[in-house]
Amino acid sequence: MTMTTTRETPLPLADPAVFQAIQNEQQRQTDGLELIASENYASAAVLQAAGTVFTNKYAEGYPGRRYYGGCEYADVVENLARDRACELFGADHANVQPHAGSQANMAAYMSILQPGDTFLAMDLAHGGHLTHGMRLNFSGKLYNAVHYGVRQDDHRIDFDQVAALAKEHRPKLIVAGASAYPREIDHPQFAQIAADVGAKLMVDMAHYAGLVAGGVHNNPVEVADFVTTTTHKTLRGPRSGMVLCKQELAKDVDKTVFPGLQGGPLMHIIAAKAICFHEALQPSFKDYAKQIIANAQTLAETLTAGGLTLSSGGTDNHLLLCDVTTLNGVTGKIAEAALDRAGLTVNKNMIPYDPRKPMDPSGIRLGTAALTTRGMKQDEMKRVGDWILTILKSPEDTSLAEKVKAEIANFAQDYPVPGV
Ligand code: DSN
Repeated sequence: MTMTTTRETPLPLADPAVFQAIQNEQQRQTDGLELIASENYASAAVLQAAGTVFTNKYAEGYPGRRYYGGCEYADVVENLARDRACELFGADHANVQPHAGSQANMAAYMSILQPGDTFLAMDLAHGGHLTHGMRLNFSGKLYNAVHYGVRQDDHRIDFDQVAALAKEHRPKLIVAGASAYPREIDHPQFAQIAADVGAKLMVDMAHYAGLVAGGVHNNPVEVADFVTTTTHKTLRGPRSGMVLCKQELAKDVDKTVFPGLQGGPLMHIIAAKAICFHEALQPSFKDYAKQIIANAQTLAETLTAGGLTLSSGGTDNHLLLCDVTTLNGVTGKIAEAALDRAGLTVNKNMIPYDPRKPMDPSGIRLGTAALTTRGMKQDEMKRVGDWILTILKSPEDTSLAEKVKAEIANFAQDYPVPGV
């Protein structure tokens, strides 16, 4: 029998298949331990804003200069988001319309680069991002991307190499920032190298924006021409992006985002970003940022004591890059699957100078932003580290995985997921 639905029918009845998948995902997020370094749990208020009638609204243009009628409330939320973003990071200008981090990076590139121009960024295999010039990405196809990396002995950014490549290639733009680099990045040093060769500096702080907002990492806005970010990682907002820039670049950035790259901004997500920035401006966010790092450092100590090797020997931020091949025959792919079976969600990851291939690399990447949001502290990190070690020492033992999964589901009940 086909059920008749109306525009008012609630989701469980309107589309049981999608509803069930959402329920299952909610259960997965609640019962498991989320250790993917780029993920977090948005607040109930952020989730609520993202599910409002602003999704119905077209608002091409910018506040006060729209191409559609009825934008008065869209202007309110976009102005709130822009003003709060500038206050949070001390920026001259914020464009909060990029749909994601990739679009934010594209907007910064297209504001000053022409096709074929050279830029210098971190190698994907050493912790950089796809949009930092990977050959199959728009950034690698449109531009001449030159890459720096980390030193082989200590896995720290090789600033001698950055400076030498900058002198040799004279890039128009230098990009700092990474997706899998466990150390605080020295933005002023990048700024000095950029100044020495007359390049602009862009910092992609997508991973550690929350640590900058919380005052526990140095603020790239103070030294960079452009700073791009996502808003859903350590910053804990909706899945989206943003560009911050100096005043003299504001017009170019705005023009590049709209009409250059995008049409209508996602006003429901911009409303959610405004809430995210408001939350990050609260004093409690500083405690959150500090705790993320304390948790990552405790997890690092626990895993190192258990026999894992960490890239760079530890962490200054929210993430750890672990070489799992130091445990008999385990690879990143095996580790990811084994941990997943036990309710520990991580991603396989290349480690610098990895002799293995990206689909089955030597490492896994772990992050503590999400578990910290659930209220976990150092004691809980020790337990999490012990579970990880238990599984990695017997990755094929499915009954052990089931036992650990049940223990974790029981443990996780004490740490609520916002909005659930
Ligand atoms: N894909 C994201 C990550 O996991 O780091 C970066 O955008």
